[in-house]
Amino acid sequence: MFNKILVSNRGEIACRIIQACRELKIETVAIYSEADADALHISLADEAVCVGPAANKDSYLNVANIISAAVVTGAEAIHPGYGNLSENPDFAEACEACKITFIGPPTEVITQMGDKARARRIMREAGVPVVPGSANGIRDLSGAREVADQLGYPVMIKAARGGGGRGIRVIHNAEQMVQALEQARTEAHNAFGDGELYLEKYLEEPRHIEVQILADNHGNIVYLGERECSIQYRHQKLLEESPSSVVSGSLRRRLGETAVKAAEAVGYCNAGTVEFLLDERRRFYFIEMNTRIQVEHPVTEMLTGVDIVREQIRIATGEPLSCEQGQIWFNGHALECRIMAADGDRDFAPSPGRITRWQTPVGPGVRVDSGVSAGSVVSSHYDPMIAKVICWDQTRAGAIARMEGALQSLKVEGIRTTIPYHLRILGNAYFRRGEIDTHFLERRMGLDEGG
Ligand code: MV4
Repeated sequence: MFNKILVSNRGEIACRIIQACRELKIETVAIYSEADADALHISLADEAVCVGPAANKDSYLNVANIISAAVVTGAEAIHPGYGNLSENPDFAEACEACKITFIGPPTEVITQMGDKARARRIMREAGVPVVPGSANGIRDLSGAREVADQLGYPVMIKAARGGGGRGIRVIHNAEQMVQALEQARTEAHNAFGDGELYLEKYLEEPRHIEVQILADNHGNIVYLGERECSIQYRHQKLLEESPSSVVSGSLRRRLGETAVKAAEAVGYCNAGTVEFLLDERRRFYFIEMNTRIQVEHPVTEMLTGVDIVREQIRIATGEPLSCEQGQIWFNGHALECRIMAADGDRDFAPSPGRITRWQTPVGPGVRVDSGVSAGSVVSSHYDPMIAKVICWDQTRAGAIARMEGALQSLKVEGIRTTIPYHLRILGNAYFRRGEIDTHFLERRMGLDEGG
């Protein structure tokens, strides 16, 4: 087991990882930017190192300073959390080059899954069902038109280096293809430094279902059930739940076994998430694999009782998984609401500022993973998500009622948050009946999703 881990992130996920380390009696090093000098995660860690100025690119993305902080403090491992450097193969490689364990999958796996076109090829060759689409990236207009004609419109253009919906667009006919291709390629090049694109048949009414897997260094791979992530605003997940209202026991097993097969195909190790689209006829198709712990991991933890972050650390030290598939049970229902310092009534415009009141709910089945407290200053330098409320109950209706109560008891002043917006989703009749798909927000909440 490690003596000291550097947590290479900020906010609620840094607090979450520090807590897991504390339970394992592992010392922690926090990193922070000059703007985060009073941040909550620093106070929870045993040590803290300033890695740069306020701007995220100069601090939390500063590979040299972060690795130096690990070397100087004697941290044997680095946990990257999510976002930031968590799926950056160069960072993982630099850690290994400095004999620091990167708590995540091998660098090569991060590289392969980071190229979504390549990931599709690998999965298709492994017999994992993949959304029909281009076999490789699309090089030019004629290639794109040829594939689109074979697929039939509408089709979706996606950036090979994108993921999470960035650089994504729907094309309804050949005339739109010319302009859409150029825009998508420019966008992808500017956002990811790589303009490679690929095409998929556009599924009109899918649900976005992802499966959590854990793989150790001894050939053991388990699935921990699915998470329903269809409620997204401009490809930002807002609310996630498990189980999905439309996944039966047999479908859960098939999704899980397929996710395990996907993990085997790439030689996966550590925690990962395989993302699928589920169509109206309950057929499912691979779209991408995430090689990091995800924001919504607590939903799975509350359903299965498995501590995913602790498993990540144990796997990184070479220990076997602490659970076998036959011991994993999916009990009850869990929901997560992402609390953002943003105004749900003004197109989620960020709402930075000082939090003058932060009072969290209590009671059974209520969990608040927070990166802030009263007095915290929410900066516009970083992602506006400041906390997550996760609620569990025996039934979905119970979990919804508990979440409504928890959000009503989460008292926040000084900034605007998405709490009122979440309460509107939870009160929506379609949502309460479980009738959600990727168009829920625009169709049931009158939100123009744009892109
Ligand atoms: C799709 C899709 C339909 N057809 N791909 C991929 C990344 C994720 N953030 C959104 N993704 C989707 N990929 C094909 N071929 C539908 C989604 C999707 C979605 C799309 C637009 C608006 C909201 C969405 C919510 C979940 C999934």
